[in-house]
Amino acid sequence: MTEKSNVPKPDATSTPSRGVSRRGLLTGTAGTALIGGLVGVGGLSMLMEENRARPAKAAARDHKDGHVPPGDLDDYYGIWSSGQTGEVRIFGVPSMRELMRIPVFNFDGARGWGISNASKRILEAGVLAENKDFVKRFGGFYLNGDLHHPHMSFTEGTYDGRYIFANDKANTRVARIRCDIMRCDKIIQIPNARDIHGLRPQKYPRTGYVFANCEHRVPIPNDGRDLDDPKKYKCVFTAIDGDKMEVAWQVLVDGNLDNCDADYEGKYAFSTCYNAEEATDLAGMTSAEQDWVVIFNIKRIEEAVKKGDYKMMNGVPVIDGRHGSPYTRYIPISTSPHGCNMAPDKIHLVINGKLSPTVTVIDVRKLDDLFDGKIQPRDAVVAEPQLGLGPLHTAFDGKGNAFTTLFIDSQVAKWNIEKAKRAYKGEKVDPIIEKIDVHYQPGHNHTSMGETKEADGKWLVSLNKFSKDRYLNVGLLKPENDQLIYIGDDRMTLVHDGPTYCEPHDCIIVRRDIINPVSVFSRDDPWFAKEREWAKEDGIELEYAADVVRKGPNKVRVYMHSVAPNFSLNEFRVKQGDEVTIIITNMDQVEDLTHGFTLSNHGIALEIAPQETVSVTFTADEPGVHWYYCQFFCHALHMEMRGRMLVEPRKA
Ligand code: K7E
Ligand code: CUA
Repeated sequence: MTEKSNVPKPDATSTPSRGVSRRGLLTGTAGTALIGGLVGVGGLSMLMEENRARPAKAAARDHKDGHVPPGDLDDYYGIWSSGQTGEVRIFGVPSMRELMRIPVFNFDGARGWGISNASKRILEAGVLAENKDFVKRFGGFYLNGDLHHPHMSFTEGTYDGRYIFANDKANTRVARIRCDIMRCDKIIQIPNARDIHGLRPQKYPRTGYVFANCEHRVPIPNDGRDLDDPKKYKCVFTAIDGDKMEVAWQVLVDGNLDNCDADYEGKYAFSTCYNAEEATDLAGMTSAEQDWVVIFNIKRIEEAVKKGDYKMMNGVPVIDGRHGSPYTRYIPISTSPHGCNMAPDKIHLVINGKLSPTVTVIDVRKLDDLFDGKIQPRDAVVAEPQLGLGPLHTAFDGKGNAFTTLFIDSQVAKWNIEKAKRAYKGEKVDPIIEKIDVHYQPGHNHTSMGETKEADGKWLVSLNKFSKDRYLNVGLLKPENDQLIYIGDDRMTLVHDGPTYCEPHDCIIVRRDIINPVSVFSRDDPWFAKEREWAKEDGIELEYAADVVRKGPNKVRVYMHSVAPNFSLNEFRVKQGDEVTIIITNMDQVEDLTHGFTLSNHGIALEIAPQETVSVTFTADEPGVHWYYCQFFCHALHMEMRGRMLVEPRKA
């Protein structure tokens, strides 16, 4: 049964076509005809158009001092993690302006992330069956995350602008963000692993695999067995198929895995590996002199999967890659190494010492011989320069130089890879070129395009864990301090301090021509495939809908669309106790004309992008009048963009 609303459907011809300006829209719709006579409204919209028309001058400037004047665009997208906040943030580099946040492993009331059906489907899919009951008490999904490592998909050794992948250490998940719409579209929880930390995409031939490290060892299956027998705990390296977002295979390892990276030939992946002792306390984990970097032989592992040399565990082929396995090699490194960074020269892999003042440089061309037993593991090491205290992560300029953060020294050391190799051979040469103070205690650092073959050596960001006295005192918790350093000439120059909210671990800096997001949804986007299915089933045309469809004694679907400043239904009626699904399509077709749908006292708020269909499902428990309104400022009559949900009491 379909109840018709008293709001006339807008005439299809009055809907502006794609590419129409905001001013055209404001004066072209039925809604605005009403306000056309209001003094000031036309003026406002005209002003908006004039502001827009000012040309960006980015191309003409080099922004070497980090200053991007008002109205000018940045040269790079900075993709920032947010640690325990659980989201991904987008910065402009070099301005360091925060441009946007993408909710992923968190709840976001502005975006309706965790409220809309689409976001809930994604978040709920990111829970393994064995944990579903457990997370029910949070509403069916985890409410927190710990997002350390956001990295873009690659094609042939450089960023391809398709996806950003990121880990959640807190709940053992991996997420994917579609770069065209800048939204998270998939989350998976990884079986047989605990606490995914290091994450890197395959660089060549393409991503392909997303490699993800299990950090904390647990029994597999973790069902109560071996509680007191940590020697039997296990750790796996996971390869995820980035196209399907499914686990392809896992490799059992000794120790526990920290950070990872991949080569430029598609042959090897690498992980730093600490706790060779397999202990469960700090003293035990650092007692031995030595840990490893583990080398994974991708071709051999794929063959093992083909020929069946694995155990099926929780639906995933698990290959035994512990010491003595043909699929891995363990190269000894001084105890507790941390960062793992492949250089853009496609040859050198840098392992950061953390507890040792050194970094270890491995020549990946020697790894074939290592796997064939022609050389010993340490024979692959070609340099081991001593840089300072607490080396954590290394970035590259594409000109043979490397930049390593020194956590304890609060410095970044710039050093030359060739010189380090000569020094390793015994020549009297100092590989260190320069050290710069950073404020304070840097963790990750990153250079512009630095983890790709297109590293351009312009910018370095040092993500410092402490800001101490660098900003106004804001109380107990201080911001972190992300510092921008120009590296395009002989000297490193600090140009900007940027406070950040807890706790960006890592970032990537991507040339702006590589990322090309849309401003308006395509009407056939899979993002709202489910809603399209419902509409088809109910015989509703989403784009012009203003319908209440009763699906049963306790189930109602409410369809509406929006054109600024109107919802197509300014009231709808349901019965107390109904399960109500509201499906709204934003029919505005100009960029930046986002509407919202907030239903008061129901905990419901949705973002509705231009041409998007959004839905939300809830139970109408409370009889009475409940206003809904648009919470994104969309029009001079935005405050009037609202309507009423009338909930009839159900008679006992
Ligand atoms: Cu990449 Cu902080 Cu998780 Cu190093 S980690 S700092
Ligand atoms: Cu639509 Cu405000």
